[in-house]
Amino acid sequence: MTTISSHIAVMAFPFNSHPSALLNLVRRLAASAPTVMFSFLSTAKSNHAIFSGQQYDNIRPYDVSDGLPEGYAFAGNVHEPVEAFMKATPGNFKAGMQEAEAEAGVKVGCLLTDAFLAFGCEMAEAMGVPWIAFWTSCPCALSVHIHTDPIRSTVGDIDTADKAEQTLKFIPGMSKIQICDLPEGIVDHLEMPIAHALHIMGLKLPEATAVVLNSYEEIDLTIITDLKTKLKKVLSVGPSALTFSSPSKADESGCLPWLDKHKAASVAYISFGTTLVPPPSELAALAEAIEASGIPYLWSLPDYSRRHLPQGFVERTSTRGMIVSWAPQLQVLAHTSVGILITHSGWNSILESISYAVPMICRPYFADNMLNSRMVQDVWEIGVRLEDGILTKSGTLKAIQLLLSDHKGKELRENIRLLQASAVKAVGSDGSSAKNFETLEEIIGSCS
Ligand code: U2F
Repeated sequence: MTTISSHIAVMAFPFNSHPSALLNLVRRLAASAPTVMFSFLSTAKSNHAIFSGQQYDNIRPYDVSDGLPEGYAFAGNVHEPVEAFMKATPGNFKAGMQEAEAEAGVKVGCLLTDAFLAFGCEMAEAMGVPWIAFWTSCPCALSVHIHTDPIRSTVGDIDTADKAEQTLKFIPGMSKIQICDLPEGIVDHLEMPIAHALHIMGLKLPEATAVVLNSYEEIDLTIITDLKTKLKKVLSVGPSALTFSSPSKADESGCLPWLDKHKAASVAYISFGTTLVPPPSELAALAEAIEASGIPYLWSLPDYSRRHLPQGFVERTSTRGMIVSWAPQLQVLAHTSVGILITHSGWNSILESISYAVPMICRPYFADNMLNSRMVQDVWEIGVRLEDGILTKSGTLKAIQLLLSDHKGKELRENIRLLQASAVKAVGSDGSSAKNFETLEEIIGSCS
């Protein structure tokens, strides 16, 4: 890169799929704006994982402190690293930004942060530059955070035995969402460290120059229309799976040739995202259901969890099953053999499944998972939640049979094909996502 026309500081929330989703957006922007330098600030661990040897002319990774004490050993408390990291902000990012400015020789003219990093608002204001926030989850989860205060006061006033099943009908587009679907930290678990940060985020996002989403408008028109009245600019620019090919890790385990051997839409692909592993009893129940169903399966499961599978399961199903520690998920879902996704309902997985028209069985665990799976089952009708709420042998078997069935299964498959078609249209020329991306390019282009 010869001349740098402007310099954008990108700040990642270094957990789960957040940094890779942000890097996907930045790669797309960097390709369309070759003279703009993007300094990508995240922790060393996260940068190592997502850049993994990839080099870009105008994206430079910078490591910032994770806030953990020297020699810290993870002992199972997932909140600890998040809390330590949040405490280290914004100082760690300020230091990283100074380093990036010194190296580029150009001052930062815009902040592009994960929306979770709401300090971006004040930081950008102090620097006199725009703040662009990237929301990695679905529009309905964004809506919940924007409406946290009205939700808290309305829900606080409800005094009935069936409170958990009451819906959020007082928020546009959310009439099917129940109180029990809300992420922790909205009306309960307020003590969680991230709860306070997300409340602040909901209050700060209206000040952002733009809020960018990996979604597309037509999937949630009412919610997006409402968000547009509360935020300065809402730019849905996805689904990323259809807009820009990400450098997927190689198919080291041979998932794709294995899928080639199976009939169309016959395989269940099982994945619970980047960090979550279901409890041992649920892993065992899921394996039992898969075995009883007779369905071919491809399972992305960390090595250390395999000991929880029932004895002999792997051997008994070896002719129709494959277990890998990581699958090239985009290519897997795009493969014609895959007919079902069994998921924790992380937003990226859901949107990828929509992008390739694979109906879902949802076992939500935490955060936005319950909201996402409610949308899948009751709004878009492109999958089901497990009837027992958790993975049991009978409930999972029933869900698999339903998805494969000629009646309900066919209906779900038809619905998801329609959604897929609207997603393809959104990213096509003149589509809503394509136009929103152009607006984002203009904002980026005007930063100097
Ligand atoms: C958090 O979700 P996760 O990162 O755990 O899960 P997803 O949003 O579904 O994203 C998983 C990504 O990892 C990829 C897959 C998705 O892009 O294609 N992947 C893969 O390539 N191979 C594998 O074997 C397994 C996964 C959080 F937990 C959720 O609640 C949020 O909705 C989400 C987004 O904010 O982040």
